[in-house]
Amino acid sequence: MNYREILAGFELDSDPVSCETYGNGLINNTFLVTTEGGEKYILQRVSEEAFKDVPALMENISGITDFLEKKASCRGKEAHVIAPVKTAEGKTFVKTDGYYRVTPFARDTISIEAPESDDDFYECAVAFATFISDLADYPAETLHETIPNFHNTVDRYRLFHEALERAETDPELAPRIDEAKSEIDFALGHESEAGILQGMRDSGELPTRVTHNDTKLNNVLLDAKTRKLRYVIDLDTVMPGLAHYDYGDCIRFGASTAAEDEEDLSKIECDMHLFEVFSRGFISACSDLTDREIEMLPLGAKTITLELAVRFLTDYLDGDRYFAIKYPEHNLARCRNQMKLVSDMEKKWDEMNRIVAEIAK
Ligand code: ADP
Ligand code: GN1
Ligand code: MG
Repeated sequence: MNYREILAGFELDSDPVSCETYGNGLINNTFLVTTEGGEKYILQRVSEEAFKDVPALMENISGITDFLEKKASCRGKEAHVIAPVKTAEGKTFVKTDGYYRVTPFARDTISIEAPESDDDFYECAVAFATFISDLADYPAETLHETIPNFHNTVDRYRLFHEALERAETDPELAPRIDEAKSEIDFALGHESEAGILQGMRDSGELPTRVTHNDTKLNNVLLDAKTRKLRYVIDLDTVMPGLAHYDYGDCIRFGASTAAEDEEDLSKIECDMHLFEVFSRGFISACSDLTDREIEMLPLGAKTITLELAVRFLTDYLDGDRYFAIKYPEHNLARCRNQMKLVSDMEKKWDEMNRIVAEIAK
């Protein structure tokens, strides 16, 4: 990649002098750029494996960031999103060997991989719930579906079955089926319950909202000093969805007692104290959740954890095409990790429901 050539298209303060790999995202290629003038920017090559229509995705991001910036300015407040840097022609990306975009680097912020305190996690809950609330009047019909059926767990199972069939007939991938035998059995054993939430979305029992859909902790930037919310980032998957997706994804990542790829399964649990802290923040900041939505939040946590387990397993069986991996069995390790978390949630099911019901009183 010739970064100077790519960046020449964008309206930066001055010429770039360095460009280094940055961050822990699993999808896009992210780089930190420094310019002659000392400014910093984030340059990203957007994954075309994940996103089939990048111009449509960038249109979503422009729409969302414009909308939230206007709303914040009407309220005399700072917006908590970062708008893309434009090119001389007013575009938000350039296309060379791939699609590239630039955002100003958020200085004096931190992106966390695990909450260091209850306050950190509460702040992230409020951040993602407020994001949903603020987008309640966004014209959802104008949003492109950047990844069709992204959190449709039933469809995720369809893709899993397809990957399994492909692996069966591919001599290079077939050994992975033996390797993942117990995980495949676990996935199959949970297939029927994986579709409950989707059924409730389809029937309208749970309302479709505009949601973020990728609410890992490291997609929030906190102020390095105050640890208060600065930005919600990674807006690639903002689409119509259920509040449960955003709630569940952040629980599975942030309330786990271990990293998403921890291999020692004995270290992995869903921490009930963190679960309560997050649930309090989320329910208080997303104040118009219906009673039924609140009641179903624990199912959101379990379903999204199971969905991720199945997605990691699918990618493993597919030869690791989607998620960035650091070693050959990385996706299988992530899958086992998420399955352990699902099992732990099953053990704590009554407690999870009691906690949420207590907060809702
Ligand atoms: P991915 O889709 O691959 O996760 P992200 O957009 O989340 O890509 O970026 C990856 C990481 O880069 C983030 O988790 C964050 O740490 C960092 N990052 C991204 N954009 C910015 C920004 N504008 N300022 C500071 N850090 C950023
Ligand atoms: C990806 O882009 P990133 O790293 O924030 C993925 C999420 C997964 C997550 C698992 C577009 O998130 O859905 O939950 O990895 N994003 C996309 O770590 O697939
Ligand atoms: Mg990210």
